[in-house]
Parts: sequence; structure tokens; C-alpha cells
Amino acid sequence: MLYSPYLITHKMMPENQEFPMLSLSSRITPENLFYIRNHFQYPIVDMRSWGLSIKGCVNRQVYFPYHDLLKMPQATLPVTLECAGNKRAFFHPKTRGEQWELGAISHALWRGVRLVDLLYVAGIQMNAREVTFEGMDRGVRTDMPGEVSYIRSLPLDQAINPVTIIALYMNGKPLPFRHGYPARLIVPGWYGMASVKWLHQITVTEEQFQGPFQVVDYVYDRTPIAQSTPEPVTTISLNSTIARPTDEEVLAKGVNWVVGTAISGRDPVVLVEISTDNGNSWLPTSWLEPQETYSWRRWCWKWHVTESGTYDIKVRAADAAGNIQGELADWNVKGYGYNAIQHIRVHVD
Ligand SMILES: Nc1nc2c(c(=O)[nH]1)N[C@H]1C(S)=C(S)[C@@H](COP(=O)(O)O)O[C@H]1N2
Ligand SMILES: [Mo]
Repeated sequence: MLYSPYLITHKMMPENQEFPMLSLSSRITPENLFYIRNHFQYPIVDMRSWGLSIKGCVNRQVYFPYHDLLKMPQATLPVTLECAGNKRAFFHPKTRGEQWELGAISHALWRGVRLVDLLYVAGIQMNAREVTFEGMDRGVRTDMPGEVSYIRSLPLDQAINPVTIIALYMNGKPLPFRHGYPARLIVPGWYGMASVKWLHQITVTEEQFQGPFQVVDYVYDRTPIAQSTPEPVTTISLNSTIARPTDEEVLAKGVNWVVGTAISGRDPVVLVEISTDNGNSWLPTSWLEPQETYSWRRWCWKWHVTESGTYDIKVRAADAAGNIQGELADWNVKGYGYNAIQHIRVHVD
């Protein structure tokens, strides 16, 4: 059977589409199925004038034309990007924002220049504390006047971490325009908002960046549940997802494979378990591929069903630090970081 899956559309202007998890068939997500998350309309990029500049708390302002970046030493890293709003649709009560289900997550091989190599050319001054990254896309937000650009910052230690790269290639080809051509930041292990697309300006600063995509969005705000100051959203939480079967699917008796993914941007995932009795008993799944630090990892489980009925299937992952996914999501106002145990119901005839 010829099967040609499509992205699942949430919005077209700006474009927000998710990867159809049920089509999961390789570790690397096919480019045409890689999720897309944009806050604004696409920018206009004129390659005759495009270059990457670094200014701020640096010894010398530098400017890198595209062809200079291409000639610099390149690093290649497999990195999974996951939107902080992935699985938002499963929060109770619901939270505002794109109602992402399972697929605001995808995996690719990124190749580009290490950010630290560029910062080294500029020379970081003693007072530097953060590095901000400005994308070329801009537009209006409903909560403030005027136009804003998509800008995010990183603490200096993460900026100089050699895994942080300015990607010029995705899966061996020049970065597709929708994923940030000509250059995008890739911050391995962090939720996707950190990986700024259509990058053109880097600024090393002494102050903490206060832009809306830093302090209004992408913070865990737990009021009124807890009285606490909102914490910034950073690394990917421990999570696991069933790609197949799907919720309410009808299956035949016999062998049915359950397949999915697991990820954490913190400690390596060491175990994924499945339950077919609503969480009363759990069995380990098998890995389909080796552990890789910043990558999701696919697992499978051979389910031999002999009795017809309705089954409540659950999946949970555990990491090397002893954390295990829980039944309840850590509810927050903006609906970030959903990582409760996934529950699907299937019917066996
Ligand atoms: N310039 C720019 N960079 C951006 C965004 C954006 O809207 N503009 N969205 C961010 C968010 S929230 C995510 S999840 C990822 C999505 O990357 P992708 O569209 O390549 O999957 O890009 C990030 N980088
Ligand atoms: Mo995102």
C-alpha cells in the first residue's frame, strides 16, 4: 500500500503544523514531515545582503557572510527538536495556545558552525552574562503595541557549550527555508523555542534579556496553583509517546506491535514500560536504536493479544537519575512541558 502522510495543520498564517506521529518509521523525520512552529509570517531573506553579525560585550564586532560560515569547520549533531507546547491539548483544564497533540516534535541531523568558534573570533568580554539571538521574522503580538522580532537569549555557559551550533544544513542539505535558512541556532536538549531560525544578529550582553519571548512566553507560571515566580522553560522534560496504535483504534487478535519514542533533555532515558491494564502492571519495551544524547529513541513492544476486549494502554519512561513519568501533568498557565503518562484505549475484536 502506498502511504503518503502529511503534516497535521493547526494554523497556516503563521504556519504551525505537526508531525503525524502515527507515521513514525525512522529515527530521522523526513524533511517534509518535520513539524513547523512559527510565531510570525515568514521573513524576506535577501541573500545578497545576508550575513551574521556579533556585537555587544565583545572585543570586536564581527560580520560573517554566508560563504565565510560555509568555509569554517563544521560540526554534525543529531538533535530532536520538541516544542515546549507539545501535547498541550492534553492538559486539564485546557490552556490557551496551539493545541498541539503528539507531534510538535521531530528529529534531524544538523550541521553547522559551533557558536563558540564565532564568539571566540569576536572575543567575549569579562562582564558578559548572556547571548541574545535575533531572527529576521517580525510581527505584532496581541499583548503589546508595535512590531517585535523573534528574539531569545541563552545564558553564557549554554552559548559557549560546544554542542550549541549555528546550523547551515539539515539532513545533509542546505537548511530548508521553513526551518530557518540560511542559518538557525540549534540548542541541543532545550525545547525548540531556543533554536532561533532565520538568525541574523547575535548580541553578547551584561543584562538579562527581557523580551516577550523570554519573560512573557516560555515561563512556567503556576499561579493560582502555587505562589511562585515563573521559572524559565529550558530543557526537554522526560517524556514518552505511543505512535501506534492510536487512541480508540480497533485491532485484531494476535500479535500487535506497540511503537513509539522517548526523550529527555536532562538525563538519559534508560527504560520505557508499557501497561495494557491501565497501569496496574508494567512490562519493559525494547529499543529500536542506540542511546544518543540529544535524540529521541524509538522503542517497540510485541503485544500478543488472545482475548477480545477494551484495553487501557499506558506508556512511561524512566531516566538514569531515577526519575519516572507520573500520572499527572505539571499544569501551568501557558501549557508548557506536558509529560504525564500517555493513555490510549484500544479495542480488540
Ligand atoms: N525566528 C524564529 N525562530 C523560531 C521560532 C519563530 O517563530 N521564529 N519558533 C521557535 C519555536 S517555538 C520552535 S518549537 C522551533 C520550531 O522549529 P521548526 O519550525 O524548524 O520545527 O523554532 C523556534 N525558533
Ligand atoms: Mo515551540
